Amino acid sequence: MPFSEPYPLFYTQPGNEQKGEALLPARAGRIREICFIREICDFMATALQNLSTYDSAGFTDISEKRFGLVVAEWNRELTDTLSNGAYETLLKHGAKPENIFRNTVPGSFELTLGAQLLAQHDEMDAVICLGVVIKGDTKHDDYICHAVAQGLTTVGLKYNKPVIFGLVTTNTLEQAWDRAGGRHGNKGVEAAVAAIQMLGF
Ligand code: DLZ
Repeated sequence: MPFSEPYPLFYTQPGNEQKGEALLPARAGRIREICFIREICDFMATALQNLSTYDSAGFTDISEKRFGLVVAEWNRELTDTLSNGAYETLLKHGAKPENIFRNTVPGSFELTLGAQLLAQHDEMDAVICLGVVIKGDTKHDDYICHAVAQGLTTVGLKYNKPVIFGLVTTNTLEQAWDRAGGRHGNKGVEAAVAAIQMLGF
């Protein structure tokens, strides 16, 4: 039930609709309270769950760390925003510009190979992969997202270093912008934060 609509004062017991049996007002009030709490929890789980607001108090020193950014060119305007968010976040927390290596790949599917080509270098400390996959008429998004999730996990485990999954996967373009500097933060910032946190693990 939408948040703005008032809940009915009386609820009929399931199965007793024909008898017209209504719950006592006190019970209806309690149910309304529970529904309200659920609405709040749902809202918090979606709208407020992002790392774009984070506590950097315990961050490890990254002034000598080297970061690889792998950025998909598909949905370029969006991925540029993610990339800038990640880059600025790394600088903000002490990384040197000359230690951040930005590379592009054609689409998100290629993030895995791009990550591997960077991660294989001993001097690379963490790799941050950024892409945007928007659902279309076919199941391409499923295939890409699963392949990337699996691929990046494998690369991280193979080279024993953080390989960050900064893939925005949405149903619509609007939802993607919400996560690329919009009301749900910037997932590029969050990806950089995740890399820093893992370097301090
Ligand atoms: C082909 C394709 C499609 C349909 N959609 C996206 C997308 O939403 N986001 C993205 O990053 N890449 C997409 N691609 C391109 C694939 O990731 C890949 O580059 C091509 O299939 C070539 O391997």
